[in-house]
Amino acid sequence: MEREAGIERARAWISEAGSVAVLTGAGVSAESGVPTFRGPGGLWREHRPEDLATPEAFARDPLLVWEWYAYRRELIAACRPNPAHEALVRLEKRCEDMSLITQNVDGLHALAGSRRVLELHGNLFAIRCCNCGAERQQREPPASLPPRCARCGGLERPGVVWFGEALPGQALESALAAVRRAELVLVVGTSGVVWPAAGLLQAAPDGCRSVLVNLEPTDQSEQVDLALHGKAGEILPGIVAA
Ligand code: BJW
Ligand code: ZN
Repeated sequence: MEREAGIERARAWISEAGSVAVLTGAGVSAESGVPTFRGPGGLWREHRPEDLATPEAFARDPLLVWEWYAYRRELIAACRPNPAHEALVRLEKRCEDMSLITQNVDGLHALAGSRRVLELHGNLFAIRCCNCGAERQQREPPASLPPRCARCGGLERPGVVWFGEALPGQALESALAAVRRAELVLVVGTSGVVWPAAGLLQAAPDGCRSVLVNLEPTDQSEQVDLALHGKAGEILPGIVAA
């Protein structure tokens, strides 16, 4: 289908749906200058995830892991929401029941003005004590690396979800419930390879329509009713237009 016709169809489906679940990944923030993980220029092209984004890596070398996160925190703190994030803010205002489920840790959905965001992989600006569990939000760089807990002196870690770790239970449950009651699921800018987020699409009920927006086809392109290929910042404003 021609892109304009696809956008038109997705727009009609969205306006007919009472309940919409949106699943986003790194591609939604790419046009804000946030590097994606996989694909050209992706973070994993230069770093092996098992070296940096696992509890084992952190136990082995907390300073190395923190240096990588400090670099990304600084880069992302300077990034601003783009038209894709803004379109999803408009959709939330208009839609009776919309859930925004994100794998992103950059906080750009909230910065754009989305009110209810389910962050499945945590947040880059959260810092949590490995010893007492105290968590704080801090956008400024830590005074020294690795940072230490003001309460108990324990080693602190980035408040994100690493490979092999459980996702925040409440966010995952709410995400699953949102997809199960959705009349339309919109999947934007994710390679769809990381579980359990990748499995959420399969929880959509019979009769639920599904639309995928991505620069290129992914494994999930086969699972949806309509796949739109192009930049999220160009396509989303079109499909949520009134
Ligand atoms: C555009 C665009 C534009 C570009 N417009 N599009 C084998 C099978 C199944 C599962 C497993 C398995 N082996 C291991 C697992 C489990 C593992 C997993 O899924 N591994 C697979 C990779 C194989 N999962 C886990 O470990 C999860 N936990 C878990 O399973 O726990 C079990 C458990 C239960 C109970 C107790 C204990 C344990 C945790 C996963 C955590 C993922 N964490 C990361 C890092 C977060 C912190 C950080 O940022 O450093 O999350 S990994 C990374 O990938 C990050 C992302 O959120 C996640 C997903 O990536 P995403 O968003 O899809 O980005 P990309 O780069 O992959 O794709 C971008 C897409 O955008 C591309 O398609 C582009 O084309 C597109 N794009 N520009 C539109 N302008
Ligand atoms: Zn502590």
